[in-house]
Amino acid sequence: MASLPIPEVEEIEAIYGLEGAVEATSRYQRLAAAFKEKYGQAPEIYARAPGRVNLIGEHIDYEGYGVLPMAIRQDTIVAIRRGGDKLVVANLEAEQYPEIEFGTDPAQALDVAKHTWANYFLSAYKGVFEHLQSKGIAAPSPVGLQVMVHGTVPLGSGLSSSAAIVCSSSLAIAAVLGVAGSLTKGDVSEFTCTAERHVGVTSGGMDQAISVMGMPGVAMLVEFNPVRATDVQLPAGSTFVIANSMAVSKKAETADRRYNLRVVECRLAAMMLAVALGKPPGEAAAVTTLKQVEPAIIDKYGPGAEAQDKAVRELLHEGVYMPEEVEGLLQRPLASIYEGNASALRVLGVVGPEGFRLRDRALHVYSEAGRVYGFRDVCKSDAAAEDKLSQLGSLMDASHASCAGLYECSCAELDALVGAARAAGALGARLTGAGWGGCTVSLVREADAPKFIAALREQYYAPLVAQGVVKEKDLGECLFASKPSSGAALMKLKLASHEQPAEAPTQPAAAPAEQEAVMYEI
Ligand code: NG1
Repeated sequence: MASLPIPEVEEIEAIYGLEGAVEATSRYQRLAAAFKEKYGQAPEIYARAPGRVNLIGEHIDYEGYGVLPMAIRQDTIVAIRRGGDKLVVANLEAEQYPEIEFGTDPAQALDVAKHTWANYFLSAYKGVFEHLQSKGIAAPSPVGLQVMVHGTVPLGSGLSSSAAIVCSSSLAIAAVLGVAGSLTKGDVSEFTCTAERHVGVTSGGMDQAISVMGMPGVAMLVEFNPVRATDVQLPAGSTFVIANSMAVSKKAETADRRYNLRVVECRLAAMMLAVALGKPPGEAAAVTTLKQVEPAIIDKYGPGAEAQDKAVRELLHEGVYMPEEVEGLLQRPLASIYEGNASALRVLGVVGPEGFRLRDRALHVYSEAGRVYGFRDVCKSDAAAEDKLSQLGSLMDASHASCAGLYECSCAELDALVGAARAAGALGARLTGAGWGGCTVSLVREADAPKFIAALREQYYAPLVAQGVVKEKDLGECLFASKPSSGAALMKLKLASHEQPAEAPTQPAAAPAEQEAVMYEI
């Protein structure tokens, strides 16, 4: 899967299915019309990349462990052409996402203190050039780009709207620069993960990998170093219902006290485990993930979840570690360990008396990593469908309990929604994505989905509608059953007035003045 090229799709149905084709066509047409009106010409090409729902495996991708997400139908489309001498990034929903301009220098710094939606485009732009450079591929000279974006993945909802815009932008930029043909899905999954970190969140690689490598009809076990994806057939008769708690989690803005803090805590836990297992301080300080310490735990305590749990409880103390304690054991200041890592240094700069809860974070990561393989094994087993459903449901419930209790990435709204989902008949329910707001995912028998959705509407959403938090007419976007959908693609859609599909540039692009642009339109 990772070695496959990026798909180039000519028929809208190939991505959106027959049932979604009409709506998708009208969306591309609106984007094309707005693009033409703004820039005077049609886009050269479109790229799209989906959001995702993570079924199990939360906050463990950055610790090197596999996760189990699926791509969803909601996506981001980017229309693009070469022109002008700037990067002009506009959005079809201009009021909510105002147009922003950047220079074309790929080395320009991204202002993380001033978070804007278009920073994700800029991170993709930088990522394409960084990738070419790292592979020793001659990069085309930077040229001005005219861009128009439209996204349907709800923001701050744990469905990875950020990966959808970074991946679609990266493909659009690579295509218009004539370098998309050299990219595999694995390349794009990896460089978009690194690129997205430019916005200031030290994320793992799950979202970009599934956005690029997602397949219709199957969930994916995504593993890392190197990134790879294996399909996981979900049990017949099951469906996953996504529900938005309506608590918005602003991941980039809150990174120092939430997401990036957890990333720092996991590394500190790994270093403290290494010290407790007898590694000299210098060696322990070089450890970066909990996965790296696992072999030493197995050597001393044996394999398996119980042994791991016992090891962590014995080797790490309860409660809070303060920076001084960690620095004493490592015999060096944390600032020196994190030298050059701006996001970790920002975390260390704001840490208060709440310190670091290392034992709890490690217990979550190791147990959650085990649940991912448990989930995959149940899907692969010969058990009866009903048994599979109940085992998967229990794993999802255990995952939520661990996220809420040990990793503290849930919130009152998510806990209430998970409770309402279980009361409405879910076989299992959990928060999905980074948490602190956003969505839950519930495992439901397919036949029960309409009844389940109706019950959740009544129990969770009716009061929110009454309070004016959400409009009745928008509930379909907050609460829906989801099937695994297609991954990212370049959309070579047919011209309305021509029979021929248009062609994307395959050679490094010349400056627009020297080369006539190829236009794509539907
Ligand atoms: P969200 O915030 O749900 O898109 C984030 C990270 C993932 C992963 C999950 C938690 C980004 C782009 N993604 O996902 O890598 O760590 O949290 O499992 O930050």
